[in-house]
Amino acid sequence: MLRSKYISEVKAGEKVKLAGHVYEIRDLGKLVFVILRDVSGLIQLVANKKDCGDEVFKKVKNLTKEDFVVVEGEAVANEKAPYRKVEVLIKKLEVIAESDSPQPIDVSGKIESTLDKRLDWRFIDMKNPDVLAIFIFQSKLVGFMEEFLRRNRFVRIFTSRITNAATEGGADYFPIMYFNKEAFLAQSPQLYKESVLVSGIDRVYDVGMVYRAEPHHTTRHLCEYVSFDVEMVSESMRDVLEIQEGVLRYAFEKLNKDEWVKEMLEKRNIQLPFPKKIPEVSFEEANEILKGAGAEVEEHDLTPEGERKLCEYFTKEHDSEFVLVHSFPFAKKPFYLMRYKDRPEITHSFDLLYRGLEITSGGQREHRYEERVKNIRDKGMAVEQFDHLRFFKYGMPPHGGFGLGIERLTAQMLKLKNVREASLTPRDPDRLVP
Ligand code: AMO
Repeated sequence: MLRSKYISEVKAGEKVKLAGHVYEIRDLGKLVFVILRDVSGLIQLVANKKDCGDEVFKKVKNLTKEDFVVVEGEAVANEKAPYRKVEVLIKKLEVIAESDSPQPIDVSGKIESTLDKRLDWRFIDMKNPDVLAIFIFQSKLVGFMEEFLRRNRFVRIFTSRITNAATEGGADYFPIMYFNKEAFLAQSPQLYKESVLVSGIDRVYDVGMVYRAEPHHTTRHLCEYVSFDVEMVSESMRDVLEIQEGVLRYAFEKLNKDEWVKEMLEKRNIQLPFPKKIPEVSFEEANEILKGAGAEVEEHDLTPEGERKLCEYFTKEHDSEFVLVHSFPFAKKPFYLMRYKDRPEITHSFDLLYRGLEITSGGQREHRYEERVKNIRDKGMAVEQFDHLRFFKYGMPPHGGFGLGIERLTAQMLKLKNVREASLTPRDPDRLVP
């Protein structure tokens, strides 16, 4: 093994073997201080010519920032050590992989680079522990969300990202050549996660990349994002809302109890409260609130400004950073949603807003074959392009679900200014690398 333990586990009084990158070097002549970094944290190493011998001392003096090294030594207590009051006296050191110098961007956080430049150098940027922490947090977040679902009998499915039809309607799909045929990159697993329910499996989820040809440069749109999708047999939308709130509540509670997360949030001065119950308003009620707050409203959808203002209102008036808006007009929602019996212009749909941004969409679906076909026709789309319809003829139970954008949720939780910061390799109209 390269290491005997991770940096965060080192205790004074023990011999350790650590592996990591050289974060900083301070050469005082006869004494050299090195800050070593691994995925778990930072620690000070000390090389003293007397203790480590000429050969090792020379190696330490010749180190370059970001060399990958393996160090053996003794951990000792020192009140003045910059990290956790422990430092390691170097006895042995091996440079395993040298680093070029200088680094393309500063990763110590001292010299700021633009987000664009940082993203050009994404994996170097992640040498900055604060950047790396976003992705460790994201992994924990998704893990807890999955944990809740599995405990509630949900089965993970893996659906194709190459399809013959634009799932979500609209124009923001990427056509691709599939041998000699035109195909599309999936905008969501929507039609698969629904169709599979005809089999008898009654609760599924799917986590994976989806594709949106969003030509706009905004701080909340990606052309490829991780969609966390849930679909279930449901009597009404209420069943879906219960699961959605359950998933989020569970993840928030677990994260708030996690020692690593607690420390990270404290450093960023962020709290993650979860309301006792997420407040709900209809789209019409939301517009009334917005008009009252002097915001412009659109007839069929919320605007980005509307989403922000609505969240401000519910944070202030109801002490909730979440608000659920339901019953959107059919005009702006996809064909697969069920419409109100007595008001067919309205759908059994919802968007969940958090800290000023939509993080999920969902609803009760139209599971009845004839009605679903009608919805497609009413949208002016060709029924023939929807292969999935044939599955709806063989005992499709009533069902509903939701889709959640993982980068958006991460960005809102950590108060990141741009959703790209929460994407490992963001794709936008101008970015295809790394
Ligand atoms: P929708 O298109 O609203 O619904 O997407 C669901 C959620 O995915 C996220 N999202 C995005 N994140 C980053 N960049 C984008 N371009 C982007 N587009 C969407 C948002 C959004 O709330 N099939 C339905 C879901 C369902 O009904 O189950 C759907 O895809 O967080």
